[in-house]
Amino acid sequence: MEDVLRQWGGEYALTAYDEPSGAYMFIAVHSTRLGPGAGGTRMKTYATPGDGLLDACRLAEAMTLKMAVAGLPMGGAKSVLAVPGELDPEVRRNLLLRHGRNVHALGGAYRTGPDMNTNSADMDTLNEVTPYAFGRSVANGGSGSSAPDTAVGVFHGIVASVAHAFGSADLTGRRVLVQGAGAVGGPLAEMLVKAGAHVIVSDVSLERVEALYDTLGVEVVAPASEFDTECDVYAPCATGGVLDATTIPRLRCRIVAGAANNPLSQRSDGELLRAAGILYAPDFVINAGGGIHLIGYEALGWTTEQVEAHLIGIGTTLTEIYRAADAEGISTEEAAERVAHARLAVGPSPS
Ligand code: PPY
Repeated sequence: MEDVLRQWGGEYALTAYDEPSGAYMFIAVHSTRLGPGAGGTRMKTYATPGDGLLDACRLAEAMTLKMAVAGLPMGGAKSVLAVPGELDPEVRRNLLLRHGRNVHALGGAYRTGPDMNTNSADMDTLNEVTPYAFGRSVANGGSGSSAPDTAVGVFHGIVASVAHAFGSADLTGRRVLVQGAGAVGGPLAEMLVKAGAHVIVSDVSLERVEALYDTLGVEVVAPASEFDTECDVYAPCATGGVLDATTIPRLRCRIVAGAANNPLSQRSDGELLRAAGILYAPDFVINAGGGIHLIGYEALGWTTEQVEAHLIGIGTTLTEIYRAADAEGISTEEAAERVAHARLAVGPSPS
């Protein structure tokens, strides 16, 4: 944990241990330069508590870049509740309430929302003890799940990536492998099928792929062969860290563009993708749709039209980043980070 904090460069991390659940609790606030730190609450089991802290810190840093590139008036943060396994509902609820009180203690410097294994009902629970939770249920005055709009943003990003790589935005017959058929991967697969793409799905859960096979008629591949499957677009939509020096040489795609946070094991993997001739849509650009939904509706009072315009803007931003990367001979990851750092250098906009 010392190493994680020393190498991180974020503002602070709140840490706690919850005796009844056995969970380690982390709130990593990476940057409040552009506004309050924003980022979801992830509930997951890790090999060690240090791995949970590392995930929180890295995800918080990605949120800083995400908010900056999307032009949202927020900083970057993330919470991790590192649970030992499946929790009894009452124990889980009490863990969330304790987390909510910790969020509240930060006085609005951190705003949370749903993330992996947390949902709108969980945000309603947090809201019992703090107003600083985005993504509450619609019945409770929130904007509901942000996952469908995350998928819409990724869809626009895939279209822009296909247009850049192949010279045409038409998805008809394009082979797109959606890795992870969850709350984002599912609706994304549906949009791609509707646009005429040949969709291939893989997931560790047989139940989830079967549902998509039955409703959409997608092709299914085993998780073990997802890297070796020939496709135009590989769309990682589950956990991070899937792309590294071992898996990148196996890829048989032209584009990597998906919803997962931190799909690269390390930043230099962006360079490996570039060297392999693969166009990479940086995660913190293409997966900003959830943040656009939550912050747009709940903090900025946007209409549906305004949210949709910003989701379309993800495609426009990616096209600009691809052109800058080509012009300067750098990776798309590097080009996107430059956009973020330029915004961070300027600071918050006056409005
Ligand atoms: C993400 O995009 O990974 C998020 O965590 C979404 C989010 C954005 C703003 C507040 C809470 C969650």
